[in-house]
Amino acid sequence: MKGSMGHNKQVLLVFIQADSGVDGTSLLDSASSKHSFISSLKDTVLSNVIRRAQFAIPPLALMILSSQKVPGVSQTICDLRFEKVPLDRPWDLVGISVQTGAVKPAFELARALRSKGIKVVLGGPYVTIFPEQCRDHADVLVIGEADDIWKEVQEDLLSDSLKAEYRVASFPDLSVDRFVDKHALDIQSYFTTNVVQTTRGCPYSCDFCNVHVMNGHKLRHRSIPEVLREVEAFLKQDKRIFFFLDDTINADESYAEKLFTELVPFGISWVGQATTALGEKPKLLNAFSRSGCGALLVGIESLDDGSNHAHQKFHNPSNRQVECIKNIRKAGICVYGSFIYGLDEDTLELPGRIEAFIEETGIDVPGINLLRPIPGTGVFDRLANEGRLLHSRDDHDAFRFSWGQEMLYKPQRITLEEFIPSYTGLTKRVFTVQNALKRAMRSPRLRSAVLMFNLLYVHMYSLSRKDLHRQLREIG
Ligand code: B12
Ligand code: SF4
Repeated sequence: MKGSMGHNKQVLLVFIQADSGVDGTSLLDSASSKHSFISSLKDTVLSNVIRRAQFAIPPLALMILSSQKVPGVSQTICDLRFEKVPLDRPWDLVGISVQTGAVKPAFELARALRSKGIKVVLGGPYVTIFPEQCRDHADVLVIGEADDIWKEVQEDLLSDSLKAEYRVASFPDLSVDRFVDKHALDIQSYFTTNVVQTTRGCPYSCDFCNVHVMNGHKLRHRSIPEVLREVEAFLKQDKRIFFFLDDTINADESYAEKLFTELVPFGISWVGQATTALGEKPKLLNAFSRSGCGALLVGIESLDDGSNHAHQKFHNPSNRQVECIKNIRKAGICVYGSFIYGLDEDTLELPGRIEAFIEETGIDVPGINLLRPIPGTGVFDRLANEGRLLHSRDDHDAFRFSWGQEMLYKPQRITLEEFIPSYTGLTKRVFTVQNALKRAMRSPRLRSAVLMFNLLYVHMYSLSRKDLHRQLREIG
């Protein structure tokens, strides 16, 4: 944690560690699982390794807020993945970013702070989508993308006139220059601090996703000169890899081609998220490759078009996937292929197809997810209306983040008793040490990172299997 004292008002911005998932996976219910001492120790050590090494990138939202400066207010970021809330300092306001899968720890922290008389402001995706559920847990709510309104909150803090609610009237115009800096971050805590977002919003409408609900369907762009300036400034402080956090970095192909062509002289290496359609655009692929793209996460979801269509995902037809992924890899870019098993038209024959697909395409890091119905998404409401959720639709805590560790709904075409063994069998076959070595050997670049991810997944999916088998016993 870092920040400067000596201002009139001290603000702390907190990022919550999720109980499980990439923040440092652990069993969901370790108390009731029979576990040897050695295996518990191994899980604890690996959890810490994962938390530190794998995804330890800083929360961009809090970097953006702390870069909106008002004279007289000092802002500090506290990342609960690495540190505890510093209660020894006199905070005038604590801001907590509330994610829809980690509502419970966020509210618990708010309660503890408020009981000490510290004012709490809540913001973030959950607050934006469910403000009413948050009202009793905060002194101040910020609803929407807070890039601009955060200054108003700080000014009101200075004049002791904080309001109970700040609601962003329309999505911020991203083409306006807003300099993001790292002064409130402890740079050494992270794997890299070079996180950049070039666009916001998503033109697609996948029903399991809340990005288009939070950020709208219209893609908003930052200006290319501003992104270049940011990259240049970030490089001065940190020479490590860049993460472009855009949900679909190739969503606007001409913008992306121009941006990454202009980034070639910077000599960075970077990773991001894209659709497989990139494999059909040789010029764009070339610009990505020349600008230092080392790996891309692509959302494959089901290999069954019927399933993807049932969930409003139309932009990656299965007959083009193999060729596209091969082309991306041929351009020297590793592919992290993200699947979801358990979508509405999926049947028990899908796992065999997923395995064959991973082999045929040579995917470097596979991620095989369970569908997690997120409150506030189309699929959540539909499953609730169809009586397929395993928890009450109002119990948002129950729909917490995890790493494929629990079923939260009943699949349409497969019973839970059949589905769970089918999923755990799939992950057991896909995530082995032998496969990890094989994938690292054949990857086009970043071999040690590919090996590390695959090995970590051997561990993470083994925890997923333990939790799911426990759930299966409980169902039975
Ligand atoms: C980068 C990223 C990560 C990174 C960094 C984590 C992080 N949250 O910063 C890593 C790889 C670690 C990660 C991990 C996970 N992620 Co993630 N991630 C993203 C991604 C691509 C970008 C997040 C981001 O920086 N957005 C840009 C910022 C500027 O937007 P923002 O966070 O909404 O912030 C704005 C407002 O919400 C508001 N605001 C936010 N916080 C606050 C706080 C205050 C006080 C105020 C006033 C305002 C405010 O103002 C900000 C500026 O406008 C999003 C997709 C997305 N487009 O958001 C998924 C996303 C957030 N992740 C998701 C998931 C599922 C996960 C994991 C659970 C994965 C797993 N199984 O382990 C973990 C959970 C980790 C955690 N503790 O949150 C889901 C969340 C779904 C949900 N709501 O439940 C998303 C939406 C992707 C998706 N489509 O499914 N993730
Ligand atoms: S899953 Fe990706 S493509 Fe689909 S709506 Fe969400 S951000 Fe857009």
